[in-house]
Amino acid sequence: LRLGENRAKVERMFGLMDRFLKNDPATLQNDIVNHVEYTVARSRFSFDDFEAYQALTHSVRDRLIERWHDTQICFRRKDPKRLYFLSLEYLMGRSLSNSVINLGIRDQYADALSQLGFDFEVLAEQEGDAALGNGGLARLSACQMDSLATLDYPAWGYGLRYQYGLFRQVILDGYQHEQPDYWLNFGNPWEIERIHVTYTVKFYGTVEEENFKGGKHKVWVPNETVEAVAYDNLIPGYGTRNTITLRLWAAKPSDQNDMESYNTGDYINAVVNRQRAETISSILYPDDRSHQGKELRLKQQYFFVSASLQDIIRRFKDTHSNFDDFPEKVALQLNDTHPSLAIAEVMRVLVDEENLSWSRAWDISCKIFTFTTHTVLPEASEKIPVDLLGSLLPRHLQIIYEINFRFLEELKKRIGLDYDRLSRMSIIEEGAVKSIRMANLSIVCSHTVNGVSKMHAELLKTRVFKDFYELWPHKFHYKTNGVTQRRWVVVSNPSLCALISKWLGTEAWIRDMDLLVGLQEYATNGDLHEEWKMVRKVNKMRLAEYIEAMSGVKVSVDAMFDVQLKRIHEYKRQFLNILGIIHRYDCIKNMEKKDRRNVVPRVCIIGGKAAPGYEIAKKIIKLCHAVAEKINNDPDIGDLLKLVFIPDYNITVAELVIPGADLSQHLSTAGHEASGTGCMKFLMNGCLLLATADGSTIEIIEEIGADNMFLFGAKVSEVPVLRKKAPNLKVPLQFARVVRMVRNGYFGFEDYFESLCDSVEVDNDFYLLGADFESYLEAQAAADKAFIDEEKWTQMSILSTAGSGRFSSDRTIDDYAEKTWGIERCRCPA
Ligand code: B1H
Repeated sequence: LRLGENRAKVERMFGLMDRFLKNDPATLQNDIVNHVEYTVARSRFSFDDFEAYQALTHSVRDRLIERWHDTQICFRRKDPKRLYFLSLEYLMGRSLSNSVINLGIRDQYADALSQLGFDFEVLAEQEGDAALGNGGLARLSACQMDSLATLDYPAWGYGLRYQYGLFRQVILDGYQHEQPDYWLNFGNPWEIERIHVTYTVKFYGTVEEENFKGGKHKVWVPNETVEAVAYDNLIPGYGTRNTITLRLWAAKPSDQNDMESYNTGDYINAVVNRQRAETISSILYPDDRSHQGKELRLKQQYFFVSASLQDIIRRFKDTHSNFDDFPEKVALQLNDTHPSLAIAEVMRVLVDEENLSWSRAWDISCKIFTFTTHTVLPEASEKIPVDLLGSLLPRHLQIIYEINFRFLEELKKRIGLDYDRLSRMSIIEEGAVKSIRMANLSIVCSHTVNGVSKMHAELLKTRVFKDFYELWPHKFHYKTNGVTQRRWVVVSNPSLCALISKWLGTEAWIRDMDLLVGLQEYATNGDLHEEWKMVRKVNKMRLAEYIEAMSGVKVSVDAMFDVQLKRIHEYKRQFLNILGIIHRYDCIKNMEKKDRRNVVPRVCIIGGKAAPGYEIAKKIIKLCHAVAEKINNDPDIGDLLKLVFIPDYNITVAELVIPGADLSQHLSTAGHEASGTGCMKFLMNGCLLLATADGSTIEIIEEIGADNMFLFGAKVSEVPVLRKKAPNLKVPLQFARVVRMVRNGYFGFEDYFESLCDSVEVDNDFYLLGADFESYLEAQAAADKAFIDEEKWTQMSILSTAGSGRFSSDRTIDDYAEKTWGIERCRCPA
């Protein structure tokens, strides 16, 4: 009888397993329609594209959840060392296409939908961007999550669930205006709210001493608490069942506050105060690379760090009781200094709450933290005023002082009483505003400090962190950034993807980008050339339609599409690009009619956001519009030159523009772009680069050769020399002329552009636009020349894609896993 009972159980189990979601068109249709009816709550006989999109998303989400459960079970069973990636920013963009492609069921969905009378692509257009980050650093986190999942690493991402993502850029009369990005307006079907995963985060208050085991023990008595609620976003790997978690925290009011106010009868104000807690996770700071020492920002940082660490420690304690095992199970990656309060928090938890001795706690901390810096300029690094930290997190300030005291004592033993050096290396900066140097704190506690390109690492060793490098050379490394080919080729450029797979005879490059070198063999193959050109042309047509829709400007697809897309910043030198365009315009105007036939037609495309308080950057945007207005309406010019500004640049816009670009510009003054990742996306898509030898482009040169790109400008080592010579530098006449045109009002608004023009005057030209101008024009002329020779151009384009293998984030992540984090793959069985 018992045997029979078991048999029934086993049968039922198998029956249940059989419930796993199928991916045939009939099942998919059934699922979608069910979600229309029961999740979206619309009649299955009448629903619009947005409702169909919602239902579709829920059906995809179900499939993600299945895999995610299996992955978590697998991780729990094998209990490998886990990586926790702490980042305040993630630029995920859209999720639908990426998810179904990584799940391997895009075509099945497309079929199922078409039988229901819907077009997958049309529904995919319904999705907004998740823009919880500013630029390169944030998109890098997103690319790295994709690689971590694809390569089966047991990893968790942690971040903040901002209610307002990066502002939307609206252009009115050529000026940037910022509008709030309330991205959760229509719900976010991708996230899973975990109301039971909440932690209390403490703020303010005092530190008291208690007697403990014959000694003194510090106790932090906070006077404000906020609840952190987890929202899980599932990240599917490609070609694997593994699906990992990006856990974002939202702030909710805590019941522990305000009892006083309730008791005193101030009910309304008590409720209003409660609500204020939510502001902690309400908005993303839109300043790329500038730190203002604002209390709310510090609150965000600690809120996110505290909740993440409580979660991580809880998971550890589920299966372990001795903190000495912590470093064998946990790697904590600090994505820049933004999460580096985690160091003080781990010390506080271990010492104050887990009662470990300081030295044991410090020993553990130094084994778990790894730090990646993304900055080149020491001025840009993060500093927190001591007063601010002391009031918000009094115990953490004490801990940081203690870390610093012990560090400086050690340092004195090593280097003696070199007070200059001691004060440079101190975690505390004395000065008008006494502050904490978050980079120093991160370096002192991390066992590995990574730069984001070879050049960046050199600068870290010789300039930015020279003192630390001399002290601890073994800590300093670099992992050149990469981007995920799943998002940046497979999702965004399906026809190029198919073409590559056809010529390589395999899709394996989607998980192993090095295979792209196989294309080199066909770089001069006429058949490939024809197909390559066709794919590129169709992408350009799609882009031309978008340009016309956005700006009303009709552009010819026979022209060279020349693109610069990135945050607007003086060091990225969009102004140089515009001055070059003015020069081109001026040349055409001054040409005899018959010579105009030799001009290579160009469509110049610029896109990017300026930080709201960054005046000069905003003037660059206005100048772009003013110049465009003049050029695009000049009947003399016609199709020879067009200039368009693409508004509201974001991930989705990038996915559309990059595949349609012939030439892309990366103009940063050498030594200023720590890495740069946009260039890698263009490269993969067969777009040629016009660039300075800066950041990761130096390594792109190594991969594809200088002949296959257009390089210009001062080298990293020349920049400081030029700056010294600056007031006596000879500026080319053409440069003076184009700046004068702007200054004298040729494009109008001369008063408004005055300070912009001042910023490139000889004795003021910090980013060396004048010094690099001639070389820039030469590179532009070389690009024109190459473009006329279609064969040559196509060959260079194929070789660009073929040489892009190294710039996959898969390579970066494998390198981090092995050399920095010490984690191993943990693959969930199929
Ligand atoms: C990069 C930032 C950054 N470097 C502060 N630093 C921020 C700093 O909100 N903040 O406070 C936000 C972002 N971002 C970029 O990182 C570098 O400029 C790029 O060169 C690099 O490619 C990218 C990824 O490593």
